[in-house]
Amino acid sequence: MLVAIPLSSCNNIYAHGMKKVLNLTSGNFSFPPRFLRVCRRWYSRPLRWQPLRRLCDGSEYCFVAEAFEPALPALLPLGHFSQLPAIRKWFLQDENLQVGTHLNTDYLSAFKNAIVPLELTRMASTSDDGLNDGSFQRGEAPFDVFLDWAENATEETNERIYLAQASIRDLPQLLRDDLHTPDLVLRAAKGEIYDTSIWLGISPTYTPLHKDPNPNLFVQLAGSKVVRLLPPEAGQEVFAAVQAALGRSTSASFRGTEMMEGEEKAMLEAAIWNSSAPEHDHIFAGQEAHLSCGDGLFIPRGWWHSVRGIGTGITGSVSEPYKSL
Ligand SMILES: O=C(O)CCC(=O)C(=O)O
Repeated sequence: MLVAIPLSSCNNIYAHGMKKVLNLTSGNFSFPPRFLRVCRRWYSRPLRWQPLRRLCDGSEYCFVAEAFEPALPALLPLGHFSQLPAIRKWFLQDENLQVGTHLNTDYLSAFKNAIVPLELTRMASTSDDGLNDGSFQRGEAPFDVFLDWAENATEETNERIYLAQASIRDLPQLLRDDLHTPDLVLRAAKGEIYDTSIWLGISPTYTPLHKDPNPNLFVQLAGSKVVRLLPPEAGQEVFAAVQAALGRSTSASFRGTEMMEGEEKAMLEAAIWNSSAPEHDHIFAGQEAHLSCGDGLFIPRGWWHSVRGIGTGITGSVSEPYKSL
């Protein structure tokens, strides 16, 4: 269910704190026997995660020949995109490494009235098996709501806001200029970039297993993320097993609400993040990529991925989906 937050209630968020707006139902549930059977199968012969390869250089030739044309995931050389203006204009690195990066609110508050999509998650009690059973709402609100929350939130804050998949088409031109599309992408995509999105949150952030309709160049602007990737058939099998265990046949639409809460969220999370196996005892080999500020990751069309924001402080990314060959 999509929840549009009326603008009038955004003042509520401000005035009365997130609790009032996030008056979500408790997400308590018990795991069905089918889930436990599937988990047992996964846990006995689980997935194996290998470090994703890094391209030897960031030239267009290397990117196109080794990643884009063969449609294989790859990391760009470390810090390849560190000159993006958004990195130095939107974020401030705290000298105290415990605090991590924070938002440059002096700069960003000039755009406080821009309307952005926000995901609101209440982290419920952690159940015995370590899976979170929180609840989730999605809506739109002025950027100010996010800035205000981010100023006070820490990784322990129970109510989380993720500014997720915000189309830069809807952002003020000055912010869009800070994110100018890297030449590498423009040339490889022959100028055909679809809807560039930004992601801002305080770690931990989480995006469940899904696939995108287009190839994607994912660039980390601040903080750190871990991305786990599965090739098309393997990801489909994991996703289908979760759907079967739930008695559902939902499509793997990007960030469908059902995958963000309850059993589906918990099962997708368990399948991808609670599994690792020795070399000789795995059903699928996945790839794992660690990204820090300025790093870039190519995710080919059809490759499944799940993303976690890690560490402390703000995590920010931009994804540039473009036309396949
Ligand atoms: O950073 C995230 O949380 C998710 C990004 C993602 O899944 C994507 O760009 O396709």
